[in-house]
Amino acid sequence: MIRNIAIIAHVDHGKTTLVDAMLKQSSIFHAKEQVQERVMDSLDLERERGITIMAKFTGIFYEGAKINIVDTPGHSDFGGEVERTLGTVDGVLLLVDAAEGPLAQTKYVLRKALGLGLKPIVVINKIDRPDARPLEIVDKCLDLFIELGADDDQLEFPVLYASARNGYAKRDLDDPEVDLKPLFDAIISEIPAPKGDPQAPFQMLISSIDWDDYVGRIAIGRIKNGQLTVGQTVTVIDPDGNEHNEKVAKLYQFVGLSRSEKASAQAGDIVAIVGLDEISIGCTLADPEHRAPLPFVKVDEPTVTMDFLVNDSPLAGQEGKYVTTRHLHDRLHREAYANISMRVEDGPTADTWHVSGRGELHLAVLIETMRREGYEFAVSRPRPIFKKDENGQVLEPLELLTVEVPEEFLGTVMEHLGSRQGKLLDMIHSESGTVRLEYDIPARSLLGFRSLFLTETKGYGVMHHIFNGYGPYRGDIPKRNHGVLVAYEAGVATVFGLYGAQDRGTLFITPGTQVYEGMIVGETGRPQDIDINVTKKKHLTSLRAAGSEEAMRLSPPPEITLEKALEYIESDELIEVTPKNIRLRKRILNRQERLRRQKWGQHEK
Ligand SMILES: Nc1nc2c(ncn2[C@@H]2O[C@H](COP(=O)(O)OP(=O)(O)OP(=O)(O)O)[C@@H](O)[C@H]2O)c(=O)[nH]1
Ligand SMILES: [Mg+2]
Repeated sequence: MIRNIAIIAHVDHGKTTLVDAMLKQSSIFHAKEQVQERVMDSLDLERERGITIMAKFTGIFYEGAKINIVDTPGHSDFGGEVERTLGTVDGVLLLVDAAEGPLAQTKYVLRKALGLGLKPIVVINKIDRPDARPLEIVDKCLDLFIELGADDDQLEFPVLYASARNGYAKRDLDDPEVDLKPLFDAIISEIPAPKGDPQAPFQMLISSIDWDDYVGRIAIGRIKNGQLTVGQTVTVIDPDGNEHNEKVAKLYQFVGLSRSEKASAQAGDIVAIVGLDEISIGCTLADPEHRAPLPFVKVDEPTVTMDFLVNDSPLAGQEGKYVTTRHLHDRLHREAYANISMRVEDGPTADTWHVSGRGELHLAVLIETMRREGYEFAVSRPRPIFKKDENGQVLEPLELLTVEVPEEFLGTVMEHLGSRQGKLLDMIHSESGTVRLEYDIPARSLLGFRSLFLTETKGYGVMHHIFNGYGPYRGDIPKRNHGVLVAYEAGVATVFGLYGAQDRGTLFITPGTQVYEGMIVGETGRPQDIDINVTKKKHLTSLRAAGSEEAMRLSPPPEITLEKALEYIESDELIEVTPKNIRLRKRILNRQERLRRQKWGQHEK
C-alpha cells in the first residue's frame, strides 16, 4: 500500500519539524540515534537561514504502508518548488500555525493543491503555543477554502490538531497528547491511494533532478502507470516532444534520509533513477512501444530579473576558482535545468546573462550557492519584469503585502508604503496593540524595503509578500536618496585616507581593504556621488602633527551582506561577488568616463 503526500504551508509554520517527528516515530532511526533538528533542511544555506529552499522527498513505513512525503518550502520565492512537486502526490497536509492562522503563502499553496484536485488534510500546528486559538483558526481555514472555490468534497476536510515540535497530533482537542498515530492513521484513511494502473504500459513524469558527483544526474518522479525494472530501456519524451531512448542503470526508493536500491518498482511509487543523461524536469519516461507524454503543469513565470556578468574589476580572478565566460555560461544554464522557475538567457554580449527568478531571495540563493562553489562574477540590481497588454499599456508585477506592526509605528509605515504606490486593502487592529495591514503594491517598491521597514519598526514589524498578478504601471517611486563614496584610485585603504573620508559620509570598508578606481567604499549624506582617495598616506612632515594614527578613530563599517547589497545598489552599479568578498562598484570604473556619461545623461539602464 502506498500513500503520497506533500506538506504545504506558509513559511515557518512547522513543515520540516513535522517531518522530523514523522521520521522519528516511524522507526526509521534507531531509538538512541541522535537526529538533528530539521534534518530535511540539509543544504548549508537552509541550515544557516532556518528555512527550506528546495522541496525534498522522503519515505516512511507505517503498519505495512509506504508513505512518501514531500517537504516543501514555505517562502514565496520558492513557490516553484511546491508547484513542481505537487504532481507527484495525491494529497496534502496543509499546516496552519495555531496562532497565526492562514497567511499569504497558505492561500497560494492551497490554491495550487485544490487546482490539481488533491485531497487536503488540515493540520493546525503549534497548538502548544500559549497564544494558540485552534478553533478560530479552523474557521479561518474554512473561509479560505470557500474563497478558493473548493468543491463540497474538499470543504469536508479532516482536521487534526498537532504540535510538531512535541511530536503529537489528535483528532479532537480534548484527546490526550500521545504521538503522531492519529496523523498517520488519517493519512492512510483519508488520502486516496495513487491512481495509476500497474498492468498498463510504463509511464512516468520527471518532477525533480538531483546531482550526485559519483553517479551524475538523478531523475526523480512518480511512476504513473506500469512497472520499471533496472536495465529497462525507456523512451524519454521532452516537453517539446523530442524523443530518445535510454537505459535505467539503477533504481532507488526514498526511505528516511537515504535512498535504498531496488530491482523494480511499480505504479504509484516515487522513485529516483540513475543512468539517464539527457533528461530534465517535465520529461516523460515511457515504454518504447507505447510512447505517450504526460502533461506537465506549467509553473508560474519569474517576476524579477538581473544581469550576471563576467567579473571585469581590476581584482578579477584572484579569489575565485571559476571565473571565465565558459564557466559561468555552463553553471547558469545547468541551474535553469533543475530550478524550473528560474530562466537563464544569454545577454547582449557574450559575457552577460539575464537570470530571472521569482524574487530577490530566489536569486540571492543562487548567487550565494555559486560563490560557495568557487565562482566569481558580478551582478546587477534586480529589476521587475514588465509586460505589455494587448493595447500596448505597460504592466508591472504587483505583490500582496501583509505587514504587522505595533500601533506606534503605524504612521511611518503607512507613509512609506503610500509614497511607494501601495494601495491599502485592509487594516485590522488586534487587541494586543498590533495592526495588520494589507497592501497591493508594485514589486519594485519592495526592493530594498525590508531593511528600511525593520529599522523603522525597531525590529518589531513582520512582513510577508507574495506575487499578486500584473497591473498597470503605477508611476515613479522614490529612489535611493544618498550618493556613494567612490574610490579614486587603486591601492590599499589607509587609516589616514579613511579618516579623511569619514567626514563625507558612512564608510563600508576598513583599513587594509584593497580598493580600485570606481569601487564604492561608503555612502554620502547627499544625493550626488563623491570620488574620494582612501589610499592616501600621511606626509612625513605631518607625522608628528596633531592626530597620530592611534588617535584617528574610525567607526566600524556596517556589514554589507549579499542581500543588503542587492537592495542597495542602483542601476549604474554592480556587485562583485567572489568566494571571499562582496564588493560594490560603479558599472563604469573610470572616473572621467563616468563624469562624461553623466553629463550627457547617458545612464545605463
Ligand atoms: N511552539 C512550536 N513551535 C514549533 C512547532 N513546530 C515547529 N515549530 C517551530 O517553528 C519554527 C519553524 O519550523 P520549521 O519546521 O522550520 O518550519 P517550516 O514550515 O519547515 O519552514 P519553511 O520550510 O522555511 O517554510 C522552528 O523554530 C520550529 O522549532 C510546534 O509544534 N510548536
Ligand atoms: Mg521547512
